Amino acid sequence: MTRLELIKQEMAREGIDAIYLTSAENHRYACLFNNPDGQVLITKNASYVFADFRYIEAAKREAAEGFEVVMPTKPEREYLPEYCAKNEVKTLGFEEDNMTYRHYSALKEALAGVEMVPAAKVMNARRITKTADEVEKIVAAQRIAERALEELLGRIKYDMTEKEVAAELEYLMKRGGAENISFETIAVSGSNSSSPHGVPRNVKLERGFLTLDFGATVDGYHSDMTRTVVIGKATEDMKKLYNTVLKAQTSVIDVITEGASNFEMDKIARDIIDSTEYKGCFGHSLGHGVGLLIHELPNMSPKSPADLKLHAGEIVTVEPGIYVEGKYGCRIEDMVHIVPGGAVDLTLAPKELIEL
Ligand SMILES: [Mn+2]
Repeated sequence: MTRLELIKQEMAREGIDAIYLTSAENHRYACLFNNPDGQVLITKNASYVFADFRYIEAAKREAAEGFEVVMPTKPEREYLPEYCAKNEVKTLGFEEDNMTYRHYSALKEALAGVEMVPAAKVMNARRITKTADEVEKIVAAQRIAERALEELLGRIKYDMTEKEVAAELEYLMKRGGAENISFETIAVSGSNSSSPHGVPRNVKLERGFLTLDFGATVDGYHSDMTRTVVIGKATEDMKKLYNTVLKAQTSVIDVITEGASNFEMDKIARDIIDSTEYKGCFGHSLGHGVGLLIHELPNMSPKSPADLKLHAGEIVTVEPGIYVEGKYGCRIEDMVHIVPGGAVDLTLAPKELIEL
């Protein structure tokens, strides 16, 4: 089945006649063409890619089979009701997580006689399970990130700033073929490493932990990884902390599999950390899904519902960390692909403590 057919199947399950996609990631997922300012309308019998003059040529070239590419000459409040009427749309799904109140109100007023139905789950249900070609792109992005890290480690000098390290890593990923970076690269050293999402500073690298959290994109698909290295020599305390994070991380990776409980996976890592002197220092979730967004479903966290399980086709991060306020912190993150009866670690970068 094509993606379009799969989306239609999900629409039928939700009982909606059509879906209107307004977020860049769902637009791209549905029609394969990337237009952050475009919209996609999928109805039972016809599907449309709406693009303005800036994108129309690329849209015609790149939109997937089954879509009619349209350059509207009227405002959305006029053309959308026409396309809905033409296709006998009575119930129109929209992305409640990706629409402003202003936009929703305007559409609701324009679409008299059409019921607008929140339908984010139609796309979420599809996107959570990755197809083979999606996995390929995520792996390609991950390989670019790993090669960049390897090269970066040979280039780090004591007099570099955190910002320089982050910029270097981003440059290496782009030079290595990345379409883009996955998110603002985190390169935080010393006392700044105690913030899980710390921002690289214009200051020279502090001795001690240097946490690097970064990723590349390929065709819109993200990779996500974290490695923590040491600038200079690691103290005994730092080694103890690092090995605790590593044990928490590998203990999950050893057992994660199709059908495992998301909550339990988080608990395995959390219990290991909380049984040590670092109790309470792992203050975020174990992991998240990765795809056209850097953070998407499913999550593995203490808040995961008890009956939620991992399914084949999902790609999740496993990223425990320990953060000692005011002192330092460390995180290790791999991406794992859940497959029938098992799981494949998509991250090949080594995890033994590296001292630079
Ligand atoms: Mn992550």
